[in-house]
Amino acid sequence: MSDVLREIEQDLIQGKGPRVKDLTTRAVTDGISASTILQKSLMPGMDEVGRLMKSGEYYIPEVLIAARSMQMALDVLNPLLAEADAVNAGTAVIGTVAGDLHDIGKNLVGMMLEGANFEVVDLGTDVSAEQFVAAVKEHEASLVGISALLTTTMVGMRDTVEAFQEVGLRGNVKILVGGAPVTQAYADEIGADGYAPDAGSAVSAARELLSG
Ligand code: B1M
Repeated sequence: MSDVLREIEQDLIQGKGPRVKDLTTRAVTDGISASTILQKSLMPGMDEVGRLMKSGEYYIPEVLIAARSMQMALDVLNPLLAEADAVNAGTAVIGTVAGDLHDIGKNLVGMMLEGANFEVVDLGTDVSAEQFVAAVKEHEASLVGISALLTTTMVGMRDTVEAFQEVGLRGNVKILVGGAPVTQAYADEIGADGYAPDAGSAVSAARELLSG
C-alpha cells in the first residue's frame, strides 16, 4: 500500500480531520482513484475505529472526531464519484432509520446515487416511517433508500415497509435497504425490494430496481 494511503488511514483513526482532508486531496492529485482511497484507507480506518470502540479503547468523542474526519475526506471525493451519464435516473428519498444516528454510509450512498444522476432527497438520520412516506408523496420519489447501522434499529426498516403498505403506496416505490448489520435475508424477510452491501452496489441495485 502507498505511504499516502497508510497515512490517511492512521490520521483518520487519530481523528486528524484537516490532515485527512489534505492527504486525500494529495492522493487524488497523485492519481489514486476515489474508490481506492475509500476501500484501502478510509473504510479500513473506520473499521479500526469500530474495533477500538468495541474494545473500550475509544469512547464516543474519539469516534465522532474520526467520523468527522471521514466526512471531510468524503467531501473531497464527492465530485469524483460522479459519473458522466446525463439522464435523470429518478428521485430517491434516502435516510437513516428511526433511532439511528449513523450517517456516513448513508451519505456515501447518497453521493454515489447523485453521481449516477439520481435526484436525491436526503432526510438525514433518525427518520421515522411516517417521514419516509411523507417525503415520497411530496417529491413523487420512485426509490426509498434506508440505512441502519445498529441491530436494534434495523426493525425500523420493517416498520417503514409496512407504512408504505398501509397508505397504499407500496406499489409506487422500490425500497432498498443496507448498512452493516443488514443482509439480503433480512431484506427478503421484511419485504424490501433490494439490498446492497456497499454504496457502489447500491447504485447498481437502484438502477436494476427501477428498470424492472
Ligand atoms: Co456507532 N456503532 N454507535 N457510532 N459506530 C457501530 C455501528 C458499531 C458496529 C461499533 C462497534 O461496537 N464495533 C456498534 C453497533 C453494534 C450493533 O448494533 N451491531 C455501534 C454502537 C453500539 C453505537 C452506540 C450504541 C454506542 C453507544 O452510545 N454506546 C451509538 C448509537 C447512537 C445511535 O445511532 N442512536 C453509536 C454512536 C456512534 C457515533 C455517533 C459516535 C458515530 C456515528 C457518527 C456518524 O455517523 N456521523 C459512530 C460510528 C462512527 C461507528 C463506527 C465506528 C463506524 C460507522 C461508519 O461510519 N462506518 C461503527 C463501527 C463500524 O462500522 N466498523 C459503529 C463507515 C461507513 C462508510 O460504513 O456505515 O457500514 P457503513 O456504510 C457502508 C455499508 O454498510 C453500506 O454502504 C456503506 C459504504 O459502502 N451502506 C448501505 C450503508 N447504508 C446503506 C444503505 C444502502 C445500501 C448500502 O441502501 C439504501
